[in-house]
Amino acid sequence: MRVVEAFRTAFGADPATVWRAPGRVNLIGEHTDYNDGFVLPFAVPWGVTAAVSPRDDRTIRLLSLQAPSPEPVVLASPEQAEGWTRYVVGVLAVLGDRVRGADIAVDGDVPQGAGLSSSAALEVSVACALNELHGLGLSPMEVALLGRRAENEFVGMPCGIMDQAASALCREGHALFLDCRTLGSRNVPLDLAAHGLRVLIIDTGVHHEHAGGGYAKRRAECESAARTLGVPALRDVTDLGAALARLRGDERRRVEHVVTESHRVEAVVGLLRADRPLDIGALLNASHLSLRDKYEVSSPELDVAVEAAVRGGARGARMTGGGFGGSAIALVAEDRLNAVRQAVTSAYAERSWEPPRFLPAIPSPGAHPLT
Ligand code: GAF
Repeated sequence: MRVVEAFRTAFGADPATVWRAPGRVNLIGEHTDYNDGFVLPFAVPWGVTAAVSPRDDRTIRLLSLQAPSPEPVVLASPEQAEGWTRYVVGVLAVLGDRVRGADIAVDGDVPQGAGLSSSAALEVSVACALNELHGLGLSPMEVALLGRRAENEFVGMPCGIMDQAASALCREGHALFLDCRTLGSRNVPLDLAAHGLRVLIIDTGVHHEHAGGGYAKRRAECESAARTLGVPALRDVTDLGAALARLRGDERRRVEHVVTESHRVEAVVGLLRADRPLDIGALLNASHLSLRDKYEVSSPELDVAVEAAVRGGARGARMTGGGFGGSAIALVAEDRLNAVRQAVTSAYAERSWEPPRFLPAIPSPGAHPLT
Protein backbone atom coordinates (compact mmCIF):
# COMPACT_ATOMS: atom_id res chain seq x y z
CA MET A 1 0.00 0.00 0.00
CA ARG A 2 1.57 3.29 -1.08
CA VAL A 3 0.44 5.22 2.02
CA VAL A 4 2.29 2.69 4.21
CA GLU A 5 5.43 3.07 2.11
CA ALA A 6 5.18 6.86 2.35
CA PHE A 7 4.68 6.60 6.12
CA ARG A 8 7.75 4.38 6.45
CA THR A 9 9.88 6.72 4.33
CA ALA A 10 8.77 9.84 6.22
CA PHE A 11 8.71 8.50 9.77
CA GLY A 12 11.15 5.56 9.70
CA ALA A 13 8.80 2.84 11.00
CA ASP A 14 5.61 1.00 10.09
CA PRO A 15 2.30 2.65 11.06
CA ALA A 16 0.52 1.11 14.06
CA THR A 17 -2.77 1.00 12.13
CA VAL A 18 -4.32 1.86 8.76
CA TRP A 19 -7.97 2.85 8.22
CA ARG A 20 -9.96 3.65 5.11
CA ALA A 21 -13.06 5.90 5.17
CA PRO A 22 -15.17 6.82 2.12
CA GLY A 23 -16.77 9.96 0.72
CA ARG A 24 -20.50 9.96 -0.04
CA VAL A 25 -23.27 11.00 -2.35
CA ASN A 26 -26.66 11.82 -0.94
CA LEU A 27 -29.51 10.05 -2.71
CA ILE A 28 -32.04 12.44 -1.16
CA GLY A 29 -32.53 14.58 1.98
CA GLU A 30 -30.59 17.79 1.37
CA HIS A 31 -30.15 20.48 4.01
CA THR A 32 -32.34 18.45 6.34
CA ASP A 33 -29.61 17.14 8.68
CA TYR A 34 -29.08 20.36 10.67
CA ASN A 35 -32.87 20.69 10.92
CA ASP A 36 -33.09 17.32 12.74
CA GLY A 37 -34.69 15.72 9.66
CA PHE A 38 -33.98 12.60 7.56
CA VAL A 39 -31.19 11.90 5.06
CA LEU A 40 -30.37 8.98 2.75
CA PRO A 41 -26.70 9.06 1.66
CA PHE A 42 -24.53 6.19 0.48
CA ALA A 43 -20.76 5.76 0.50
CA VAL A 44 -18.83 6.07 -2.78
CA PRO A 45 -15.84 3.95 -3.84
CA TRP A 46 -13.42 6.86 -3.25
CA GLY A 47 -12.09 7.83 0.15
CA VAL A 48 -9.11 8.51 2.38
CA THR A 49 -6.64 5.94 3.72
CA ALA A 50 -4.92 7.05 6.94
CA ALA A 51 -1.78 5.34 8.31
CA VAL A 52 -1.32 6.36 11.94
CA SER A 53 1.03 5.80 14.90
CA PRO A 54 0.64 7.41 18.32
CA ARG A 55 3.47 9.48 19.83
CA ASP A 56 4.54 9.94 23.45
CA ASP A 57 4.92 13.71 23.07
CA ARG A 58 2.43 16.31 21.78
CA THR A 59 4.03 16.72 18.35
CA ILE A 60 1.83 16.09 15.30
CA ARG A 61 3.56 15.06 12.06
CA LEU A 62 1.33 14.98 8.98
CA LEU A 63 1.96 13.81 5.46
CA SER A 64 -0.48 13.86 2.54
CA LEU A 65 0.27 12.10 -0.72
CA GLN A 66 -1.85 14.79 -2.40
CA ALA A 67 0.08 17.73 -0.92
CA PRO A 68 2.56 19.51 -3.20
CA SER A 69 5.44 18.92 -0.75
CA PRO A 70 6.67 15.37 -0.01
CA GLU A 71 7.88 16.61 3.41
CA PRO A 72 5.68 16.09 6.47
CA VAL A 73 4.13 19.11 8.18
CA VAL A 74 5.35 19.22 11.80
CA LEU A 75 3.11 20.98 14.33
CA ALA A 76 4.02 21.62 17.97
CA SER A 77 0.40 22.59 18.77
CA PRO A 78 -3.03 22.39 17.05
CA GLU A 79 -3.21 26.19 16.62
CA GLN A 80 -0.47 25.96 13.97
CA ALA A 81 -2.69 23.93 11.60
CA GLU A 82 -3.55 25.39 8.18
CA GLY A 83 -5.39 24.20 5.07
CA TRP A 84 -6.12 20.46 4.85
CA THR A 85 -4.25 19.75 8.12
CA ARG A 86 -7.09 21.47 10.08
CA TYR A 87 -9.43 18.53 9.43
CA VAL A 88 -6.93 16.10 10.97
CA VAL A 89 -5.69 18.32 13.78
CA GLY A 90 -9.33 19.21 14.57
CA VAL A 91 -9.97 15.55 15.43
CA LEU A 92 -6.92 15.46 17.73
CA ALA A 93 -7.93 18.79 19.29
CA VAL A 94 -11.47 17.61 20.03
CA LEU A 95 -10.09 14.42 21.63
CA GLY A 96 -8.01 16.66 23.94
CA ASP A 97 -6.27 14.82 26.76
CA ARG A 98 -7.54 11.45 25.57
CA VAL A 99 -4.68 11.45 23.00
CA ARG A 100 -1.18 12.87 22.72
CA GLY A 101 0.67 13.52 19.44
CA ALA A 102 0.62 11.32 16.34
CA ASP A 103 2.42 10.53 13.10
CA ILE A 104 -0.13 10.43 10.29
CA ALA A 105 0.10 9.82 6.53
CA VAL A 106 -3.01 10.12 4.36
CA ASP A 107 -3.78 9.18 0.78
CA GLY A 108 -7.08 10.32 -0.72
CA ASP A 109 -8.80 9.65 -4.04
CA VAL A 110 -12.11 11.50 -3.57
CA PRO A 111 -12.48 13.77 -6.61
CA GLN A 112 -11.64 17.23 -5.23
CA GLY A 113 -14.28 19.94 -5.27
CA ALA A 114 -16.96 17.54 -6.52
CA GLY A 115 -18.93 17.83 -3.26
CA LEU A 116 -18.36 14.16 -2.38
CA SER A 117 -17.19 14.82 1.20
CA SER A 118 -13.45 14.33 1.07
CA SER A 119 -13.21 16.27 4.34
CA ALA A 120 -15.53 13.88 6.19
CA ALA A 121 -13.51 10.94 4.81
CA LEU A 122 -10.34 12.53 6.16
CA GLU A 123 -11.81 13.20 9.60
CA VAL A 124 -13.41 9.78 9.93
CA SER A 125 -10.38 7.78 8.75
CA VAL A 126 -8.13 9.54 11.29
CA ALA A 127 -10.74 9.38 14.08
CA CYS A 128 -11.22 5.62 13.53
CA ALA A 129 -7.45 5.05 13.72
CA LEU A 130 -7.08 7.07 16.94
CA ASN A 131 -10.15 5.35 18.41
CA GLU A 132 -8.47 1.98 17.89
CA LEU A 133 -4.96 3.01 18.97
CA HIS A 134 -6.09 4.67 22.20
CA GLY A 135 -8.77 2.09 23.05
CA LEU A 136 -11.39 4.88 23.21
CA GLY A 137 -14.27 2.49 22.57
CA LEU A 138 -16.20 4.97 20.39
CA SER A 139 -19.08 3.58 18.34
CA PRO A 140 -19.20 4.47 14.60
CA MET A 141 -21.80 7.17 15.36
CA GLU A 142 -19.60 8.59 18.12
CA VAL A 143 -16.72 8.69 15.63
CA ALA A 144 -19.00 10.60 13.22
CA LEU A 145 -19.97 13.07 15.96
CA LEU A 146 -16.28 13.58 16.74
CA GLY A 147 -15.61 14.38 13.07
CA ARG A 148 -18.50 16.84 12.97
CA ARG A 149 -17.23 18.60 16.11
CA ALA A 150 -13.79 18.89 14.53
CA GLU A 151 -15.35 20.52 11.48
CA ASN A 152 -17.78 22.78 13.43
CA GLU A 153 -15.43 23.89 16.17
CA PHE A 154 -11.96 23.68 14.64
CA VAL A 155 -12.46 24.25 10.90
CA GLY A 156 -15.44 26.59 11.41
CA MET A 157 -17.79 24.91 8.91
CA PRO A 158 -21.26 24.65 10.52
CA CYS A 159 -22.13 21.32 8.81
CA GLY A 160 -24.66 18.77 10.01
CA ILE A 161 -23.97 15.09 10.75
CA MET A 162 -24.78 13.53 7.36
CA ASP A 163 -21.35 13.33 5.74
CA GLN A 164 -19.44 11.97 8.74
CA ALA A 165 -22.27 9.52 9.55
CA ALA A 166 -22.28 8.24 5.96
CA SER A 167 -18.51 7.78 6.02
CA ALA A 168 -18.57 5.95 9.37
CA LEU A 169 -21.77 3.87 9.09
CA CYS A 170 -22.55 3.01 5.46
CA ARG A 171 -22.59 -0.58 4.20
CA GLU A 172 -21.76 -1.92 0.77
CA GLY A 173 -24.87 -2.22 -1.42
CA HIS A 174 -26.93 -0.06 0.96
CA ALA A 175 -27.97 3.54 1.58
CA LEU A 176 -28.02 4.90 5.13
CA PHE A 177 -31.45 6.06 6.33
CA LEU A 178 -30.53 8.38 9.19
CA ASP A 179 -32.77 10.23 11.60
CA CYS A 180 -30.61 13.25 12.38
CA ARG A 181 -32.46 13.94 15.65
CA THR A 182 -32.35 10.54 17.35
CA LEU A 183 -29.26 9.47 15.35
CA GLY A 184 -31.00 6.13 14.82
CA SER A 185 -30.11 4.65 11.45
CA ARG A 186 -30.91 1.75 9.14
CA ASN A 187 -29.01 0.42 6.16
CA VAL A 188 -31.53 0.24 3.30
CA PRO A 189 -30.67 -2.22 0.49
CA LEU A 190 -29.89 -0.35 -2.74
CA ASP A 191 -29.47 -3.08 -5.32
CA LEU A 192 -29.87 -0.88 -8.38
CA ALA A 193 -28.06 -3.26 -10.72
CA ALA A 194 -30.76 -5.89 -10.12
CA HIS A 195 -33.17 -3.40 -11.72
CA GLY A 196 -30.81 -2.46 -14.55
CA LEU A 197 -30.22 0.96 -12.95
CA ARG A 198 -27.18 3.08 -12.16
CA VAL A 199 -26.61 6.27 -10.23
CA LEU A 200 -24.42 8.50 -12.37
CA ILE A 201 -22.48 11.33 -10.71
CA ILE A 202 -22.17 14.42 -12.89
CA ASP A 203 -19.32 16.54 -11.54
CA THR A 204 -19.96 20.04 -12.88
CA GLY A 205 -16.33 21.02 -12.30
CA VAL A 206 -17.56 24.21 -10.65
CA HIS A 207 -16.10 24.22 -7.18
CA HIS A 208 -17.73 25.77 -4.20
CA GLU A 209 -16.52 26.96 -0.83
CA HIS A 210 -19.61 27.15 1.33
CA ALA A 211 -17.84 27.37 4.71
CA GLY A 212 -18.40 31.05 5.19
CA GLY A 213 -21.17 31.96 2.78
CA GLY A 214 -24.46 30.52 1.63
CA TYR A 215 -24.40 27.37 3.74
CA ALA A 216 -24.08 29.20 7.06
CA LYS A 217 -26.70 31.71 5.90
CA ARG A 218 -29.21 28.95 5.08
CA ARG A 219 -28.60 27.33 8.44
CA ALA A 220 -29.17 30.64 10.24
CA GLU A 221 -32.39 31.24 8.29
CA CYS A 222 -33.71 27.82 9.35
CA GLU A 223 -32.85 28.49 12.99
CA SER A 224 -34.53 31.89 12.83
CA ALA A 225 -37.66 30.38 11.24
CA ALA A 226 -37.79 27.69 13.95
CA ARG A 227 -37.63 30.44 16.61
CA THR A 228 -40.48 32.33 14.91
CA LEU A 229 -42.55 29.16 14.82
CA GLY A 230 -41.71 28.32 18.45
CA VAL A 231 -40.29 24.87 17.65
CA PRO A 232 -36.88 23.43 18.63
CA ALA A 233 -36.09 22.59 14.98
CA LEU A 234 -37.88 22.53 11.62
CA ARG A 235 -38.30 18.78 12.14
CA ASP A 236 -41.03 19.73 14.60
CA VAL A 237 -43.20 21.51 11.99
CA THR A 238 -46.27 19.27 11.79
CA ASP A 239 -48.70 21.60 10.01
CA LEU A 240 -46.80 22.98 7.03
CA GLY A 241 -49.69 25.15 5.79
CA ALA A 242 -50.07 26.85 9.17
CA ALA A 243 -46.29 27.33 9.48
CA LEU A 244 -46.00 28.90 6.02
CA ALA A 245 -48.86 31.29 6.80
CA ARG A 246 -46.77 32.68 9.67
CA LEU A 247 -43.61 33.26 7.61
CA ARG A 248 -42.55 35.59 4.82
CA GLY A 249 -39.89 35.76 2.10
CA ASP A 250 -36.73 33.67 2.29
CA GLU A 251 -37.61 31.94 5.56
CA ARG A 252 -40.97 30.83 4.17
CA ARG A 253 -39.28 29.21 1.17
CA ARG A 254 -36.55 27.58 3.29
CA VAL A 255 -39.14 25.97 5.59
CA GLU A 256 -41.16 24.69 2.65
CA HIS A 257 -38.05 23.00 1.27
CA VAL A 258 -36.87 21.45 4.53
CA VAL A 259 -40.24 20.01 5.55
CA THR A 260 -41.14 18.62 2.12
CA GLU A 261 -37.60 17.27 1.57
CA SER A 262 -37.71 15.24 4.76
CA HIS A 263 -41.04 13.76 3.61
CA ARG A 264 -39.46 12.90 0.27
CA VAL A 265 -36.74 10.94 2.07
CA GLU A 266 -39.37 8.83 3.82
CA ALA A 267 -41.20 8.29 0.53
CA VAL A 268 -37.99 7.15 -1.21
CA VAL A 269 -37.19 4.77 1.65
CA GLY A 270 -40.72 3.34 1.35
CA LEU A 271 -40.26 2.74 -2.38
CA LEU A 272 -36.82 1.15 -1.91
CA ARG A 273 -38.17 -1.15 0.79
CA ALA A 274 -40.97 -2.14 -1.61
CA ASP A 275 -38.25 -2.94 -4.17
CA ARG A 276 -39.47 -0.16 -6.50
CA PRO A 277 -36.30 1.89 -7.18
CA LEU A 278 -37.55 2.77 -10.68
CA ASP A 279 -40.25 4.87 -9.05
CA ILE A 280 -38.01 7.17 -7.00
CA GLY A 281 -37.10 9.32 -10.04
CA ALA A 282 -39.98 11.79 -9.65
CA LEU A 283 -38.99 12.40 -6.01
CA LEU A 284 -35.40 13.12 -7.06
CA ASN A 285 -36.68 15.66 -9.60
CA ALA A 286 -38.96 17.28 -7.02
CA SER A 287 -36.02 17.51 -4.61
CA HIS A 288 -33.96 19.36 -7.21
CA LEU A 289 -36.71 21.85 -8.02
CA SER A 290 -37.18 22.54 -4.32
CA LEU A 291 -33.43 23.07 -3.81
CA ARG A 292 -33.36 25.34 -6.86
CA ASP A 293 -36.46 27.43 -6.22
CA LYS A 294 -37.13 27.24 -2.48
CA TYR A 295 -33.73 26.70 -0.89
CA GLU A 296 -31.80 28.52 -3.66
CA VAL A 297 -28.59 26.52 -3.38
CA SER A 298 -28.34 25.23 -6.96
CA SER A 299 -26.24 26.77 -9.72
CA PRO A 300 -26.72 27.17 -13.50
CA GLU A 301 -24.29 24.28 -14.10
CA LEU A 302 -26.23 21.97 -11.77
CA ASP A 303 -29.59 22.97 -13.28
CA VAL A 304 -28.39 22.36 -16.84
CA ALA A 305 -26.91 18.97 -15.82
CA VAL A 306 -30.18 17.90 -14.19
CA GLU A 307 -32.42 19.13 -17.02
CA ALA A 308 -30.24 17.60 -19.74
CA ALA A 309 -29.95 14.28 -17.86
CA VAL A 310 -33.73 14.00 -17.60
CA ARG A 311 -34.16 15.04 -21.23
CA GLY A 312 -31.60 12.38 -22.17
CA GLY A 313 -33.70 9.69 -20.50
CA ALA A 314 -32.69 9.64 -16.81
CA ARG A 315 -35.47 8.45 -14.49
CA GLY A 316 -34.69 11.39 -12.22
CA ALA A 317 -31.85 13.73 -11.28
CA ARG A 318 -30.91 16.24 -8.62
CA MET A 319 -28.02 18.19 -7.21
CA THR A 320 -26.35 16.37 -4.32
CA GLY A 321 -24.57 17.76 -1.26
CA GLY A 322 -24.47 21.34 -0.04
CA GLY A 323 -24.87 22.92 -3.50
CA PHE A 324 -23.45 26.15 -5.00
CA GLY A 325 -21.65 23.89 -7.51
CA GLY A 326 -20.27 20.39 -7.01
CA SER A 327 -22.12 17.38 -8.37
CA ALA A 328 -25.53 16.24 -9.50
CA ILE A 329 -26.71 12.63 -9.53
CA ALA A 330 -28.92 10.98 -12.12
CA LEU A 331 -30.79 7.69 -11.81
CA VAL A 332 -30.34 6.06 -15.19
CA ALA A 333 -31.29 2.75 -16.81
CA GLU A 334 -28.13 1.01 -18.02
CA ASP A 335 -29.20 1.22 -21.66
CA ARG A 336 -29.66 5.02 -21.37
CA LEU A 337 -26.26 5.79 -19.82
CA ASN A 338 -24.63 6.87 -23.07
CA ALA A 339 -27.63 8.96 -24.12
CA VAL A 340 -27.67 10.75 -20.76
CA ARG A 341 -23.91 11.41 -20.83
CA GLN A 342 -24.26 12.72 -24.38
CA ALA A 343 -27.20 14.99 -23.55
CA VAL A 344 -25.36 16.59 -20.64
CA THR A 345 -22.10 16.93 -22.56
CA SER A 346 -23.91 18.60 -25.50
CA ALA A 347 -25.80 20.97 -23.19
CA TYR A 348 -22.48 22.06 -21.66
CA ALA A 349 -20.83 22.41 -25.08
CA GLU A 350 -23.71 24.59 -26.34
CA ARG A 351 -22.94 27.00 -23.51
CA SER A 352 -19.18 26.81 -24.09
CA TRP A 353 -18.73 25.36 -20.59
CA GLU A 354 -15.92 22.94 -19.71
CA PRO A 355 -17.20 19.37 -20.15
CA PRO A 356 -18.50 17.79 -16.93
CA ARG A 357 -16.99 14.61 -15.51
CA PHE A 358 -19.10 11.44 -15.18
CA LEU A 359 -18.47 8.96 -12.36
CA PRO A 360 -20.35 5.79 -11.42
CA ALA A 361 -21.78 5.91 -7.88
CA ILE A 362 -21.57 2.39 -6.47
CA PRO A 363 -22.87 1.98 -2.87
CA SER A 364 -19.65 1.13 -1.05
CA PRO A 365 -18.52 0.12 2.48
CA GLY A 366 -18.16 2.63 5.30
CA ALA A 367 -15.00 3.08 7.38
CA HIS A 368 -12.96 -0.09 7.95
CA PRO A 369 -9.41 -1.06 9.03
CA LEU A 370 -6.94 -2.23 6.41
CA THR A 371 -4.51 -3.89 8.82
C1 GAF B 1 -22.94 19.54 3.32
C2 GAF B 1 -22.92 19.37 4.85
F1 GAF B 1 -21.67 19.03 5.28
C3 GAF B 1 -23.94 18.34 5.32
O1 GAF B 1 -23.99 18.31 6.72
C4 GAF B 1 -25.33 18.63 4.73
O2 GAF B 1 -25.95 19.69 5.41
C5 GAF B 1 -25.25 18.89 3.23
O3 GAF B 1 -24.26 19.86 2.91
C6 GAF B 1 -26.57 19.36 2.68
O4 GAF B 1 -27.52 18.35 2.77
O5 GAF B 1 -22.49 18.37 2.70
